Amino acid sequence: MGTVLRGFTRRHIFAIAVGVLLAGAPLIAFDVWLSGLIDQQGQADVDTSAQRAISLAEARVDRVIDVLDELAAAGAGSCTPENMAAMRQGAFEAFPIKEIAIIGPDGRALCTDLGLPLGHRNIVSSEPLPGSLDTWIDVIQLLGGERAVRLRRKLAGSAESIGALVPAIGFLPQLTARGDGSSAYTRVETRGGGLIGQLGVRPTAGASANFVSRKNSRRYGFRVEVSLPRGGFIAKHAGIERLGMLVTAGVILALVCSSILIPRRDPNNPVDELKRAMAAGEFVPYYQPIVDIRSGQLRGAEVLVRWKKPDGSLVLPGSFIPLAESSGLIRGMTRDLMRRVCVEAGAAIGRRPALKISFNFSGQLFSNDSIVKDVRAIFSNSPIKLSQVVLEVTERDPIENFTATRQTIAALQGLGVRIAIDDVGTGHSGLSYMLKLGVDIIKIDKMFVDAIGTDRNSTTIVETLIDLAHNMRMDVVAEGVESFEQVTHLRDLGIRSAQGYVFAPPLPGSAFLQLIEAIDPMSAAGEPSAAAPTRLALARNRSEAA
Ligand code: G
Ligand code: G
Ligand code: MN
Repeated sequence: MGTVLRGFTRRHIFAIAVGVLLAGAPLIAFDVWLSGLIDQQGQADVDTSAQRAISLAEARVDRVIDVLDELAAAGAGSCTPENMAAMRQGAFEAFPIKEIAIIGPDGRALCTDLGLPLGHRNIVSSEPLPGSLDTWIDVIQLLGGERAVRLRRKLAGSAESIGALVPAIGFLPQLTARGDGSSAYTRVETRGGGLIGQLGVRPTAGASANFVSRKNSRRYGFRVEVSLPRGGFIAKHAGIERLGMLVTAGVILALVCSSILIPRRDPNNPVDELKRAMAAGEFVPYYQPIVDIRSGQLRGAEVLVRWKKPDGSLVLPGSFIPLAESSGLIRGMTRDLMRRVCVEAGAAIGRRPALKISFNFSGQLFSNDSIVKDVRAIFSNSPIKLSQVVLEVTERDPIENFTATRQTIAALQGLGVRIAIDDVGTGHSGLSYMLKLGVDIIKIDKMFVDAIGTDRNSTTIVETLIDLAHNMRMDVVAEGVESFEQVTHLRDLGIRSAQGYVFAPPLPGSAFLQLIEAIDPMSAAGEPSAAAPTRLALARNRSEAA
Protein backbone atom coordinates (compact mmCIF):
# COMPACT_ATOMS: atom_id res chain seq x y z
CA MET A 1 0.00 0.00 0.00
CA GLY A 2 3.01 2.23 0.57
CA THR A 3 3.76 2.53 -3.13
CA VAL A 4 0.13 3.13 -3.90
CA LEU A 5 0.05 5.95 -1.40
CA ARG A 6 3.35 7.30 -2.64
CA GLY A 7 2.20 7.20 -6.25
CA PHE A 8 -1.00 8.93 -5.27
CA THR A 9 0.81 11.67 -3.40
CA ARG A 10 3.37 12.27 -6.11
CA ARG A 11 0.72 12.59 -8.76
CA HIS A 12 -1.27 14.99 -6.60
CA ILE A 13 1.75 17.08 -5.69
CA PHE A 14 2.42 17.40 -9.40
CA ALA A 15 -1.19 18.35 -10.06
CA ILE A 16 -1.11 20.88 -7.22
CA ALA A 17 2.17 22.33 -8.50
CA VAL A 18 0.71 22.75 -11.96
CA GLY A 19 -2.40 24.26 -10.43
CA VAL A 20 -0.38 26.72 -8.35
CA LEU A 21 1.64 27.71 -11.43
CA LEU A 22 -1.50 28.14 -13.50
CA ALA A 23 -3.22 30.11 -10.76
CA GLY A 24 -0.02 31.95 -9.77
CA ALA A 25 0.75 33.34 -13.22
CA PRO A 26 -2.43 35.44 -13.47
CA LEU A 27 -1.94 36.54 -9.85
CA ILE A 28 1.59 37.74 -10.56
CA ALA A 29 0.46 39.35 -13.80
CA PHE A 30 -2.31 41.08 -11.92
CA ASP A 31 0.13 42.25 -9.25
CA VAL A 32 2.49 43.66 -11.89
CA TRP A 33 -0.38 45.33 -13.68
CA LEU A 34 -1.73 46.81 -10.45
CA SER A 35 1.73 48.02 -9.38
CA GLY A 36 2.10 49.64 -12.78
CA LEU A 37 -1.28 51.25 -12.34
CA ILE A 38 -0.37 52.55 -8.89
CA ASP A 39 2.94 53.88 -10.25
CA GLN A 40 1.11 55.66 -13.03
CA GLN A 41 -1.35 57.05 -10.51
CA GLY A 42 1.48 58.33 -8.27
CA GLN A 43 3.19 60.09 -11.17
CA ALA A 44 -0.10 61.54 -12.35
CA ASP A 45 -0.75 62.87 -8.84
CA VAL A 46 2.55 64.77 -8.59
CA ASP A 47 2.18 66.07 -12.17
CA THR A 48 -1.26 67.42 -11.37
CA SER A 49 -0.04 69.01 -8.14
CA ALA A 50 2.83 70.75 -9.95
CA GLN A 51 0.48 72.03 -12.65
CA ARG A 52 -1.87 73.34 -10.01
CA ALA A 53 0.97 75.16 -8.22
CA ILE A 54 1.93 76.88 -11.48
CA SER A 55 -1.64 77.88 -12.25
CA LEU A 56 -2.00 79.24 -8.76
CA ALA A 57 1.21 81.32 -8.96
CA GLU A 58 0.30 82.66 -12.41
CA ALA A 59 -3.21 83.61 -11.23
CA ARG A 60 -1.77 85.45 -8.23
CA VAL A 61 0.66 87.40 -10.41
CA ASP A 62 -2.07 88.27 -12.95
CA ARG A 63 -4.28 89.66 -10.21
CA VAL A 64 -1.48 91.72 -8.64
CA ILE A 65 -0.29 93.11 -11.97
CA ASP A 66 -3.86 94.20 -12.76
CA VAL A 67 -3.96 96.16 -9.52
CA LEU A 68 -0.53 97.68 -10.07
CA ASP A 69 -1.47 98.64 -13.65
CA GLU A 70 -4.59 100.34 -12.43
CA LEU A 71 -2.70 102.26 -9.77
CA ALA A 72 0.03 103.25 -12.22
CA ALA A 73 -2.57 104.34 -14.76
CA ALA A 74 -4.26 106.42 -12.06
CA GLY A 75 -0.96 108.25 -11.60
CA ALA A 76 -0.13 106.94 -8.14
CA GLY A 77 3.55 107.74 -7.91
CA SER A 78 4.31 109.27 -4.55
CA CYS A 79 3.39 109.07 -0.90
CA THR A 80 0.52 111.62 -1.08
CA PRO A 81 -2.58 110.92 1.05
CA GLU A 82 -4.70 110.47 -2.13
CA ASN A 83 -2.26 107.97 -3.53
CA MET A 84 -2.13 106.11 -0.28
CA ALA A 85 -5.94 105.92 -0.19
CA ALA A 86 -5.93 104.49 -3.72
CA MET A 87 -3.26 101.99 -2.71
CA ARG A 88 -5.32 100.98 0.31
CA GLN A 89 -8.33 100.45 -1.91
CA GLY A 90 -6.28 98.31 -4.31
CA ALA A 91 -4.81 96.21 -1.52
CA PHE A 92 -8.24 95.73 -0.06
CA GLU A 93 -9.73 94.57 -3.31
CA ALA A 94 -6.92 92.33 -4.42
CA PHE A 95 -6.67 89.41 -2.05
CA PRO A 96 -4.07 88.17 -1.08
CA ILE A 97 -2.08 91.40 -1.36
CA LYS A 98 -0.83 92.15 2.12
CA GLU A 99 0.64 95.55 1.47
CA ILE A 100 1.17 98.06 -1.32
CA ALA A 101 4.15 100.36 -1.05
CA ILE A 102 6.00 103.10 -2.88
CA ILE A 103 9.54 101.86 -3.15
CA GLY A 104 12.67 103.96 -3.44
CA PRO A 105 15.56 103.26 -5.86
CA ASP A 106 17.38 101.33 -3.13
CA GLY A 107 14.48 98.93 -2.86
CA ARG A 108 13.28 100.18 0.53
CA ALA A 109 9.65 101.05 1.07
CA LEU A 110 9.10 104.78 1.32
CA CYS A 111 5.51 104.48 2.44
CA THR A 112 2.84 101.80 2.50
CA ASP A 113 -0.93 101.67 2.20
CA LEU A 114 -1.01 100.89 5.92
CA GLY A 115 0.75 104.16 6.63
CA LEU A 116 3.96 102.66 7.92
CA PRO A 117 6.58 100.26 6.57
CA LEU A 118 6.20 96.70 7.84
CA GLY A 119 9.50 96.51 9.65
CA HIS A 120 12.76 95.28 8.23
CA ARG A 121 12.65 93.19 5.12
CA ASN A 122 15.51 91.32 3.62
CA ILE A 123 15.53 91.05 -0.17
CA VAL A 124 16.48 87.48 -0.99
CA SER A 125 16.34 87.80 -4.75
CA SER A 126 15.32 90.34 -7.29
CA GLU A 127 14.83 89.81 -11.01
CA PRO A 128 12.76 91.09 -13.88
CA LEU A 129 9.45 89.30 -14.27
CA PRO A 130 9.44 87.49 -17.60
CA GLY A 131 6.84 88.68 -20.01
CA SER A 132 6.49 92.23 -18.71
CA LEU A 133 8.78 95.14 -19.41
CA ASP A 134 8.61 97.21 -16.27
CA THR A 135 7.85 94.68 -13.57
CA TRP A 136 10.24 93.02 -11.17
CA ILE A 137 9.74 90.12 -8.88
CA ASP A 138 11.48 90.18 -5.51
CA VAL A 139 11.55 87.46 -2.90
CA ILE A 140 11.58 89.03 0.51
CA GLN A 141 12.23 87.59 3.92
CA LEU A 142 10.14 89.25 6.60
CA LEU A 143 11.35 89.80 10.12
CA GLY A 144 9.58 86.75 11.48
CA GLY A 145 11.37 84.59 8.92
CA GLU A 146 8.41 84.01 6.65
CA ARG A 147 8.77 84.86 3.00
CA ALA A 148 6.77 87.04 0.66
CA VAL A 149 6.77 87.86 -3.02
CA ARG A 150 6.91 91.49 -4.00
CA LEU A 151 5.91 92.51 -7.47
CA ARG A 152 7.32 95.85 -8.30
CA ARG A 153 6.42 98.11 -11.21
CA LYS A 154 8.55 100.99 -12.35
CA LEU A 155 6.72 104.25 -12.33
CA ALA A 156 7.05 106.18 -15.56
CA GLY A 157 9.31 109.21 -15.27
CA SER A 158 10.28 108.45 -11.70
CA ALA A 159 13.04 106.68 -9.77
CA GLU A 160 10.43 105.04 -7.62
CA SER A 161 8.30 102.04 -8.18
CA ILE A 162 5.05 100.71 -6.76
CA GLY A 163 5.10 97.28 -5.24
CA ALA A 164 2.62 94.77 -3.87
CA LEU A 165 3.56 92.23 -1.24
CA VAL A 166 1.96 88.78 -1.27
CA PRO A 167 2.76 86.19 1.39
CA ALA A 168 4.62 83.21 -0.08
CA ILE A 169 1.97 80.92 1.27
CA GLY A 170 -0.34 82.34 -1.42
CA PHE A 171 1.87 80.67 -4.05
CA LEU A 172 1.73 77.20 -2.52
CA PRO A 173 -1.28 74.97 -3.07
CA GLN A 174 -2.50 73.80 0.30
CA LEU A 175 -4.51 70.82 -0.86
CA THR A 176 -3.93 68.01 -3.32
CA ALA A 177 -6.07 67.52 -6.40
CA ARG A 178 -8.19 65.09 -4.37
CA GLY A 179 -8.74 67.68 -1.66
CA ASP A 180 -6.80 65.87 1.02
CA GLY A 181 -3.72 67.08 2.86
CA SER A 182 -0.77 66.09 0.74
CA SER A 183 2.17 64.08 1.94
CA ALA A 184 4.00 65.45 -1.10
CA TYR A 185 6.78 68.03 -0.98
CA THR A 186 6.13 71.20 -2.99
CA ARG A 187 8.70 73.85 -3.85
CA VAL A 188 8.13 77.06 -5.82
CA GLU A 189 10.99 79.23 -7.11
CA THR A 190 11.38 82.20 -9.37
CA ARG A 191 13.00 81.66 -12.73
CA GLY A 192 16.30 82.90 -11.30
CA GLY A 193 16.13 80.38 -8.50
CA GLY A 194 14.81 82.56 -5.70
CA LEU A 195 13.03 80.27 -3.30
CA ILE A 196 9.49 81.53 -2.81
CA GLY A 197 8.39 78.76 -0.54
CA GLN A 198 8.20 75.07 0.18
CA LEU A 199 5.64 72.81 1.78
CA GLY A 200 6.28 69.46 3.40
CA VAL A 201 9.52 67.57 3.79
CA ARG A 202 11.73 67.03 0.79
CA PRO A 203 12.29 63.25 0.30
CA THR A 204 15.91 62.42 0.90
CA ALA A 205 16.12 59.00 -0.77
CA GLY A 206 17.33 58.61 -4.35
CA ALA A 207 15.28 59.97 -7.22
CA SER A 208 13.98 56.55 -8.25
CA ALA A 209 12.42 56.12 -4.79
CA ASN A 210 10.15 59.13 -5.42
CA PHE A 211 7.53 60.32 -7.79
CA VAL A 212 8.92 63.67 -8.99
CA SER A 213 7.37 66.33 -11.20
CA ARG A 214 9.19 69.53 -12.23
CA LYS A 215 7.30 72.12 -14.19
CA ASN A 216 8.05 75.69 -15.31
CA SER A 217 5.54 78.48 -15.72
CA ARG A 218 5.70 79.53 -19.34
CA ARG A 219 4.33 83.01 -18.62
CA TYR A 220 6.27 84.06 -15.52
CA GLY A 221 9.11 81.54 -15.31
CA PHE A 222 8.10 80.03 -11.95
CA ARG A 223 9.80 76.71 -11.28
CA VAL A 224 7.78 74.17 -9.39
CA GLU A 225 8.87 70.83 -8.01
CA VAL A 226 6.50 68.31 -6.44
CA SER A 227 7.88 65.06 -5.10
CA LEU A 228 6.30 62.19 -3.23
CA PRO A 229 8.04 59.20 -1.64
CA ARG A 230 7.03 56.16 -3.66
CA GLY A 231 6.89 53.93 -0.55
CA GLY A 232 4.39 56.11 1.26
CA PHE A 233 2.14 56.33 -1.76
CA ILE A 234 2.21 52.58 -2.37
CA ALA A 235 1.59 51.89 1.32
CA LYS A 236 -1.45 54.16 1.08
CA HIS A 237 -2.68 52.05 -1.83
CA ALA A 238 -1.59 48.69 -0.41
CA GLY A 239 -5.15 48.15 0.79
CA ILE A 240 -6.42 48.44 -2.77
CA GLU A 241 -3.65 46.19 -3.97
CA ARG A 242 -4.41 43.53 -1.38
CA LEU A 243 -8.11 43.74 -2.07
CA GLY A 244 -7.38 43.38 -5.78
CA MET A 245 -5.17 40.36 -5.16
CA LEU A 246 -7.86 38.83 -2.97
CA VAL A 247 -10.55 39.34 -5.58
CA THR A 248 -8.31 37.93 -8.32
CA ALA A 249 -7.38 34.93 -6.14
CA GLY A 250 -11.07 34.40 -5.42
CA VAL A 251 -11.99 34.50 -9.09
CA ILE A 252 -9.18 32.09 -10.00
CA LEU A 253 -10.18 29.76 -7.16
CA ALA A 254 -13.79 29.83 -8.28
CA LEU A 255 -12.75 29.06 -11.86
CA VAL A 256 -10.50 26.19 -10.81
CA CYS A 257 -13.12 24.75 -8.46
CA SER A 258 -15.91 24.97 -10.99
CA SER A 259 -13.77 23.38 -13.67
CA ILE A 260 -13.10 20.51 -11.28
CA LEU A 261 -16.52 20.18 -9.70
CA ILE A 262 -18.79 20.77 -12.64
CA PRO A 263 -18.38 17.68 -14.80
CA ARG A 264 -18.23 18.55 -18.43
CA ARG A 265 -21.00 16.67 -20.16
CA ASP A 266 -19.62 15.52 -23.42
CA PRO A 267 -22.00 13.01 -24.97
CA ASN A 268 -19.08 11.53 -26.91
CA ASN A 269 -16.97 10.98 -23.83
CA PRO A 270 -17.12 7.22 -23.19
CA VAL A 271 -16.37 7.62 -19.47
CA ASP A 272 -19.31 10.01 -19.08
CA GLU A 273 -21.39 7.51 -21.00
CA LEU A 274 -20.38 4.77 -18.53
CA LYS A 275 -21.29 7.04 -15.61
CA ARG A 276 -24.64 7.81 -17.13
CA ALA A 277 -25.33 4.12 -17.77
CA MET A 278 -24.35 3.26 -14.20
CA ALA A 279 -26.68 5.91 -12.82
CA ALA A 280 -29.44 4.58 -15.08
CA GLY A 281 -28.90 1.02 -13.86
CA GLU A 282 -28.05 -0.31 -17.31
CA PHE A 283 -25.44 -2.79 -16.04
CA VAL A 284 -27.24 -6.00 -15.20
CA PRO A 285 -26.07 -9.35 -13.88
CA TYR A 286 -26.26 -12.49 -16.02
CA TYR A 287 -25.80 -15.85 -14.32
CA GLN A 288 -23.94 -18.81 -15.74
CA PRO A 289 -24.74 -21.98 -13.78
CA ILE A 290 -21.92 -24.04 -12.33
CA VAL A 291 -22.78 -27.69 -12.21
CA ASP A 292 -21.64 -30.69 -10.16
CA ILE A 293 -20.77 -33.05 -13.01
CA ARG A 294 -20.92 -36.11 -10.78
CA SER A 295 -24.39 -35.54 -9.31
CA GLY A 296 -25.79 -33.12 -11.86
CA GLN A 297 -26.75 -30.79 -9.06
CA LEU A 298 -26.46 -27.04 -9.34
CA ARG A 299 -23.49 -25.81 -7.35
CA GLY A 300 -23.99 -22.15 -8.03
CA ALA A 301 -23.41 -19.56 -10.73
CA GLU A 302 -20.88 -17.07 -12.02
CA VAL A 303 -22.19 -13.52 -12.37
CA LEU A 304 -21.22 -11.96 -15.72
CA VAL A 305 -22.11 -8.35 -16.25
CA ARG A 306 -24.03 -7.17 -19.31
CA TRP A 307 -24.75 -3.62 -20.49
CA LYS A 308 -28.39 -3.48 -21.40
CA LYS A 309 -28.69 -0.33 -23.49
CA PRO A 310 -31.95 1.64 -23.67
CA ASP A 311 -32.42 0.44 -27.27
CA GLY A 312 -32.50 -3.15 -25.96
CA SER A 313 -29.09 -4.18 -27.26
CA LEU A 314 -26.77 -6.18 -25.03
CA VAL A 315 -23.09 -5.26 -24.75
CA LEU A 316 -20.54 -7.84 -23.57
CA PRO A 317 -18.08 -6.90 -20.80
CA GLY A 318 -15.02 -7.15 -23.03
CA SER A 319 -15.93 -3.78 -24.56
CA PHE A 320 -16.49 -1.76 -21.38
CA ILE A 321 -14.70 -3.45 -18.44
CA PRO A 322 -11.24 -2.18 -19.52
CA LEU A 323 -12.54 1.42 -19.59
CA ALA A 324 -14.32 0.94 -16.26
CA GLU A 325 -11.01 -0.29 -14.85
CA SER A 326 -8.87 2.52 -16.23
CA SER A 327 -11.36 5.22 -15.22
CA GLY A 328 -11.76 3.85 -11.70
CA LEU A 329 -15.48 3.24 -12.20
CA ILE A 330 -15.02 -0.51 -11.77
CA ARG A 331 -15.37 -0.39 -7.99
CA GLY A 332 -18.77 1.28 -8.14
CA MET A 333 -19.85 -0.93 -11.01
CA THR A 334 -18.87 -4.11 -9.14
CA ARG A 335 -20.61 -2.87 -5.98
CA ASP A 336 -23.79 -2.07 -7.91
CA LEU A 337 -23.67 -5.49 -9.54
CA MET A 338 -23.36 -7.29 -6.18
CA ARG A 339 -26.27 -5.27 -4.77
CA ARG A 340 -28.42 -6.11 -7.78
CA VAL A 341 -27.69 -9.80 -7.40
CA CYS A 342 -28.68 -9.58 -3.73
CA VAL A 343 -31.98 -7.96 -4.66
CA GLU A 344 -32.73 -10.16 -7.65
CA ALA A 345 -31.49 -13.60 -6.59
CA GLY A 346 -30.69 -13.08 -2.89
CA ALA A 347 -33.75 -14.95 -1.62
CA ALA A 348 -33.32 -17.91 -3.97
CA ILE A 349 -29.61 -18.28 -3.23
CA GLY A 350 -29.88 -17.54 0.47
CA ARG A 351 -32.43 -20.31 0.96
CA ARG A 352 -30.01 -22.82 -0.63
CA PRO A 353 -26.84 -22.54 1.45
CA ALA A 354 -25.01 -25.06 -0.77
CA LEU A 355 -25.20 -22.65 -3.75
CA LYS A 356 -22.24 -20.42 -4.37
CA ILE A 357 -22.34 -17.17 -6.28
CA SER A 358 -19.15 -15.97 -8.03
CA PHE A 359 -18.24 -12.41 -8.97
CA ASN A 360 -15.43 -11.35 -11.26
CA PHE A 361 -13.22 -8.86 -9.45
CA SER A 362 -10.66 -6.79 -11.31
CA GLY A 363 -7.21 -7.23 -9.84
CA GLN A 364 -6.97 -3.54 -8.91
CA LEU A 365 -9.84 -3.92 -6.42
CA PHE A 366 -7.58 -6.11 -4.29
CA SER A 367 -4.87 -3.48 -4.01
CA ASN A 368 -6.97 -1.61 -1.48
CA ASP A 369 -8.75 -3.13 1.47
CA SER A 370 -11.75 -0.81 1.11
CA ILE A 371 -13.31 -3.55 -1.01
CA VAL A 372 -13.46 -5.70 2.14
CA LYS A 373 -15.81 -3.17 3.72
CA ASP A 374 -17.88 -3.05 0.53
CA VAL A 375 -18.30 -6.82 0.43
CA ARG A 376 -19.14 -7.10 4.12
CA ALA A 377 -21.62 -4.22 3.98
CA ILE A 378 -23.41 -5.63 0.95
CA PHE A 379 -23.71 -9.27 2.01
CA SER A 380 -24.19 -8.89 5.74
CA ASN A 381 -27.48 -7.13 4.94
CA SER A 382 -28.54 -9.71 2.40
CA PRO A 383 -30.00 -13.23 2.45
CA ILE A 384 -26.82 -14.36 0.70
CA LYS A 385 -24.30 -15.38 3.36
CA LEU A 386 -20.69 -14.30 3.04
CA SER A 387 -19.81 -18.01 2.98
CA GLN A 388 -21.76 -18.33 -0.27
CA VAL A 389 -19.72 -15.65 -2.00
CA VAL A 390 -16.80 -16.45 -4.33
CA LEU A 391 -14.62 -13.72 -5.80
CA GLU A 392 -12.69 -14.49 -8.96
CA VAL A 393 -9.39 -12.80 -9.68
CA THR A 394 -8.02 -13.41 -13.14
CA GLU A 395 -4.59 -14.77 -13.84
CA ARG A 396 -4.68 -12.94 -17.17
CA ASP A 397 -3.74 -9.51 -15.77
CA PRO A 398 -0.53 -9.10 -13.79
CA ILE A 399 -0.96 -8.37 -10.10
CA GLU A 400 0.21 -4.86 -9.38
CA ASN A 401 0.82 -5.10 -5.68
CA PHE A 402 1.29 -8.62 -4.50
CA THR A 403 1.53 -7.91 -0.77
CA ALA A 404 -1.56 -5.71 -0.65
CA THR A 405 -3.50 -8.20 -2.78
CA ARG A 406 -2.57 -11.03 -0.45
CA GLN A 407 -3.61 -9.02 2.60
CA THR A 408 -6.96 -8.11 1.03
CA ILE A 409 -7.57 -11.73 0.05
CA ALA A 410 -6.80 -12.85 3.61
CA ALA A 411 -9.17 -10.21 5.01
CA LEU A 412 -11.93 -11.39 2.64
CA GLN A 413 -11.32 -14.99 3.58
CA GLY A 414 -11.64 -13.88 7.17
CA LEU A 415 -15.21 -12.87 6.35
CA GLY A 416 -15.90 -16.38 5.02
CA VAL A 417 -15.64 -15.35 1.37
CA ARG A 418 -13.74 -17.72 -0.97
CA ILE A 419 -11.33 -16.63 -3.66
CA ALA A 420 -10.88 -18.23 -7.06
CA ILE A 421 -8.16 -17.82 -9.65
CA ASP A 422 -9.84 -17.37 -12.99
CA ASP A 423 -8.57 -18.26 -16.46
CA VAL A 424 -5.82 -20.48 -15.04
CA GLY A 425 -3.29 -21.34 -17.71
CA THR A 426 -3.65 -18.15 -19.74
CA GLY A 427 -1.75 -15.66 -17.61
CA HIS A 428 1.86 -14.64 -17.46
CA SER A 429 2.31 -14.53 -13.73
CA GLY A 430 2.81 -18.25 -13.40
CA LEU A 431 0.60 -20.53 -11.42
CA SER A 432 2.94 -20.93 -8.45
CA TYR A 433 3.04 -17.16 -8.10
CA MET A 434 -0.77 -17.01 -8.19
CA LEU A 435 -1.05 -19.81 -5.65
CA LYS A 436 1.01 -17.79 -3.17
CA LEU A 437 -2.05 -15.55 -2.89
CA GLY A 438 -3.63 -18.31 -0.83
CA VAL A 439 -6.73 -18.87 -2.96
CA ASP A 440 -9.43 -21.50 -2.48
CA ILE A 441 -10.49 -22.40 -6.00
CA ILE A 442 -8.81 -22.61 -9.41
CA LYS A 443 -10.83 -22.23 -12.59
CA ILE A 444 -9.26 -24.03 -15.52
CA ASP A 445 -9.54 -22.04 -18.71
CA LYS A 446 -11.58 -23.20 -21.69
CA MET A 447 -8.35 -23.44 -23.67
CA PHE A 448 -7.25 -26.48 -21.63
CA VAL A 449 -10.72 -27.94 -21.42
CA ASP A 450 -10.87 -27.90 -25.22
CA ALA A 451 -7.53 -29.69 -25.47
CA ILE A 452 -8.34 -32.50 -23.08
CA GLY A 453 -8.53 -35.84 -24.90
CA THR A 454 -7.05 -34.41 -28.10
CA ASP A 455 -3.78 -32.91 -26.94
CA ARG A 456 -1.59 -35.12 -24.77
CA ASN A 457 0.40 -32.21 -23.26
CA SER A 458 -2.70 -30.27 -22.28
CA THR A 459 -4.18 -33.34 -20.67
CA THR A 460 -1.00 -33.76 -18.65
CA ILE A 461 -1.05 -30.11 -17.61
CA VAL A 462 -4.67 -30.41 -16.49
CA GLU A 463 -3.89 -33.60 -14.58
CA THR A 464 -1.02 -31.84 -12.86
CA LEU A 465 -3.23 -28.86 -12.04
CA ILE A 466 -5.86 -31.09 -10.52
CA ASP A 467 -3.26 -32.97 -8.43
CA LEU A 468 -1.81 -29.70 -7.26
CA ALA A 469 -5.22 -28.30 -6.37
CA HIS A 470 -6.26 -31.38 -4.43
CA ASN A 471 -2.97 -31.42 -2.55
CA MET A 472 -3.51 -27.81 -1.60
CA ARG A 473 -7.14 -28.50 -0.62
CA MET A 474 -8.40 -26.30 -3.43
CA ASP A 475 -11.51 -26.83 -5.52
CA VAL A 476 -11.29 -27.00 -9.30
CA VAL A 477 -13.87 -25.63 -11.73
CA ALA A 478 -13.62 -26.30 -15.48
CA GLU A 479 -14.75 -23.45 -17.74
CA GLY A 480 -16.14 -23.34 -21.24
CA VAL A 481 -17.37 -26.92 -21.33
CA GLU A 482 -19.26 -27.36 -24.57
CA SER A 483 -19.77 -31.11 -25.04
CA PHE A 484 -20.80 -34.21 -23.07
CA GLU A 485 -17.58 -35.81 -24.22
CA GLN A 486 -15.66 -33.11 -22.37
CA VAL A 487 -17.85 -33.68 -19.33
CA THR A 488 -16.89 -37.34 -19.35
CA HIS A 489 -13.19 -36.56 -19.65
CA LEU A 490 -13.33 -34.03 -16.84
CA ARG A 491 -15.22 -36.47 -14.65
CA ASP A 492 -12.54 -39.12 -15.34
CA LEU A 493 -9.86 -36.62 -14.33
CA GLY A 494 -11.61 -36.18 -10.99
CA ILE A 495 -13.08 -32.70 -11.63
CA ARG A 496 -16.39 -32.03 -9.86
CA SER A 497 -17.49 -28.61 -11.02
CA ALA A 498 -17.90 -27.23 -14.50
CA GLN A 499 -19.63 -24.47 -16.40
CA GLY A 500 -20.20 -24.01 -20.11
CA TYR A 501 -22.69 -23.90 -22.92
CA VAL A 502 -23.27 -27.64 -22.58
CA PHE A 503 -25.23 -26.83 -19.41
CA ALA A 504 -26.26 -23.22 -19.92
CA PRO A 505 -24.97 -19.93 -21.27
CA PRO A 506 -25.01 -16.88 -19.02
CA LEU A 507 -28.70 -16.40 -18.25
CA PRO A 508 -30.69 -13.28 -17.41
CA GLY A 509 -31.91 -13.13 -13.82
CA SER A 510 -35.46 -14.33 -14.47
CA ALA A 511 -34.28 -17.38 -16.46
CA PHE A 512 -31.70 -18.22 -13.81
CA LEU A 513 -34.35 -18.04 -11.06
CA GLN A 514 -36.67 -20.31 -13.05
CA LEU A 515 -33.80 -22.71 -13.53
CA ILE A 516 -33.05 -22.83 -9.80
CA GLU A 517 -36.69 -23.52 -9.02
CA ALA A 518 -36.90 -26.15 -11.76
CA ILE A 519 -33.90 -28.20 -10.76
CA ASP A 520 -33.94 -27.52 -7.04
CA PRO A 521 -37.52 -26.75 -5.98
CA MET A 522 -38.00 -25.75 -2.36
CA SER A 523 -40.33 -27.99 -0.35
CA ALA A 524 -43.07 -26.39 1.72
CA ALA A 525 -40.77 -26.68 4.73
CA GLY A 526 -38.16 -24.71 2.90
CA GLU A 527 -35.93 -27.77 2.40
CA PRO A 528 -34.40 -28.31 -1.00
CA SER A 529 -35.77 -31.45 -2.62
CA ALA A 530 -33.70 -33.99 -4.52
CA ALA A 531 -32.02 -32.52 -7.55
CA ALA A 532 -33.36 -32.99 -11.07
CA PRO A 533 -30.14 -33.09 -13.05
CA THR A 534 -31.76 -34.02 -16.35
CA ARG A 535 -33.38 -30.62 -16.52
CA LEU A 536 -30.05 -28.85 -16.74
CA ALA A 537 -29.39 -29.57 -20.38
CA LEU A 538 -32.73 -27.96 -21.22
CA ALA A 539 -31.42 -24.63 -20.09
CA ARG A 540 -29.15 -24.62 -23.13
CA ASN A 541 -32.08 -23.65 -25.26
CA ARG A 542 -32.71 -20.49 -23.27
CA SER A 543 -30.31 -18.36 -25.17
CA GLU A 544 -28.76 -15.20 -23.75
CA ALA A 545 -30.66 -13.07 -26.15
CA ALA A 546 -34.00 -14.45 -25.00
O1 G B 1 -19.44 -12.66 -20.07
P1 G B 1 -18.38 -12.91 -21.01
O2 G B 1 -18.93 -13.89 -21.56
O3 G B 1 -18.20 -12.06 -22.18
O4 G B 1 -17.19 -12.38 -20.10
C1 G B 1 -16.04 -11.82 -20.62
C2 G B 1 -15.09 -11.43 -19.53
O5 G B 1 -15.59 -10.33 -18.80
C3 G B 1 -14.88 -12.52 -18.53
O6 G B 1 -13.58 -13.01 -18.66
C4 G B 1 -15.04 -11.91 -17.21
O7 G B 1 -13.85 -12.08 -16.43
C5 G B 1 -15.25 -10.45 -17.47
N1 G B 1 -16.34 -9.96 -16.63
C6 G B 1 -17.63 -10.28 -16.69
N2 G B 1 -18.32 -9.68 -15.70
C7 G B 1 -17.42 -8.96 -15.01
C8 G B 1 -17.50 -8.10 -13.86
O8 G B 1 -18.55 -7.91 -13.27
N3 G B 1 -16.35 -7.54 -13.43
C9 G B 1 -15.18 -7.75 -14.04
N4 G B 1 -14.11 -7.14 -13.54
N5 G B 1 -15.04 -8.52 -15.11
C10 G B 1 -16.16 -9.13 -15.59
O1 G C 1 -14.56 -14.71 -16.25
P1 G C 1 -14.40 -15.73 -17.45
O2 G C 1 -13.35 -15.36 -18.40
O3 G C 1 -14.17 -17.10 -16.96
O4 G C 1 -15.78 -15.70 -18.13
C1 G C 1 -16.24 -16.76 -18.86
C2 G C 1 -16.39 -16.36 -20.29
O5 G C 1 -16.60 -17.48 -21.08
C3 G C 1 -17.58 -15.46 -20.54
O6 G C 1 -17.26 -14.63 -21.57
C4 G C 1 -18.66 -16.43 -20.93
O7 G C 1 -19.69 -15.88 -21.71
C5 G C 1 -17.84 -17.42 -21.75
N1 G C 1 -18.36 -18.79 -21.79
C6 G C 1 -19.02 -19.47 -20.84
N2 G C 1 -19.27 -20.75 -21.23
C7 G C 1 -18.73 -20.88 -22.46
C8 G C 1 -18.65 -21.94 -23.39
O8 G C 1 -19.10 -23.05 -23.16
N3 G C 1 -18.02 -21.70 -24.56
C9 G C 1 -17.50 -20.49 -24.84
N4 G C 1 -16.92 -20.31 -26.01
N5 G C 1 -17.54 -19.45 -23.99
C10 G C 1 -18.16 -19.63 -22.81
MN1 MN D 1 -14.76 -15.51 -14.47
